[in-house]
Amino acid sequence: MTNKKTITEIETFIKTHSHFLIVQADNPDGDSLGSALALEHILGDMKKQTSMYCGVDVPEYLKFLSGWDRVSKTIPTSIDAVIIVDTSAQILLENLAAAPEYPWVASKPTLILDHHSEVICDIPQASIILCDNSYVSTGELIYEIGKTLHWKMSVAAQEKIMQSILSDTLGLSTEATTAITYRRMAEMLEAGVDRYALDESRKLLSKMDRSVYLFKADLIKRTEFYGDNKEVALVVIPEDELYGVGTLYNPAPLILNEMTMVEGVKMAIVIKRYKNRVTGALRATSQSPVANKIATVFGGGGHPYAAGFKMDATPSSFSDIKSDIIRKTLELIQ
Ligand SMILES: [Mn+2]
Repeated sequence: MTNKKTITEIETFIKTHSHFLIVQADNPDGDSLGSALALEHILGDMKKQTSMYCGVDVPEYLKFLSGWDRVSKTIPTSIDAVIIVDTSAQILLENLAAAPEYPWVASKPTLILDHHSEVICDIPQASIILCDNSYVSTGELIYEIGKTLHWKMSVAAQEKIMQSILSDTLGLSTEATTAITYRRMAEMLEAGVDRYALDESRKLLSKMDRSVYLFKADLIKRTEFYGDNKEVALVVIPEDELYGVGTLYNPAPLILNEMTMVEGVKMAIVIKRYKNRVTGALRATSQSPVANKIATVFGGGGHPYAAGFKMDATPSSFSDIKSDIIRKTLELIQ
């Protein structure tokens, strides 16, 4: 961490205030939203109150980040400090500056956390500025502050931090991504963040062909539910579909996350049925992260939340295999 004095100031700033308004600029992105949500988690774990503000609506493509709907254009009357994330430019806070409450907001102690240090901070009310472009994202900066100050950073908080890094580095592909970022990513993975699930949920929101969209509707209609409380959701995709619309978009990620969104569902399974082979893709919810255990039974493997398997299957054995998969899944998710 570059500046010890600033870190100490931040520590005091957090300790001495109780309700923080976390502000994103008028051009929210994966980093600003990820940073805001990470702070919400971290400060919440400290029993601090937080409110998230953005002067514009959260864009559609960011709505895979759970918690986005807590970002509001309303400024609560009880805040006693402000944290502005991912910008140092007043011009990007136009909507906040136009709000009738702005003079009151600006009178509160304000911390700026940013990584655009090529921009000189011109936010007049800034009381503490930590802006350092050696961090690929503001979320990464928050991660380092958290480590330095021994903040509790839950898996949920780290998931948001990881997303902030993935967003600003376009999936760790930018030049600014150094070994240090990879190391931090590795630490977050070790802490339990599921990058694969994160990526998949993001991809789900990317554009798709109309035929894929209609195919998805069809898959939803064909979803079968099993178990006393319909804990298992299952879709079978026959081979011919895989060579048709299935070539435009992998049907498993197209549908798996949707399936886990159904209330009560603990495990989502997509079975692709080929002539002499069956593949299974599994996606678990937090109530039952045993996807890998199920996949292992059928000769596959993977992660607790996402796993897969592949096995030989003749057309006549398919219904038995399917029954086995359902039975074993119901057994293991208990
Ligand atoms: Mn950023």
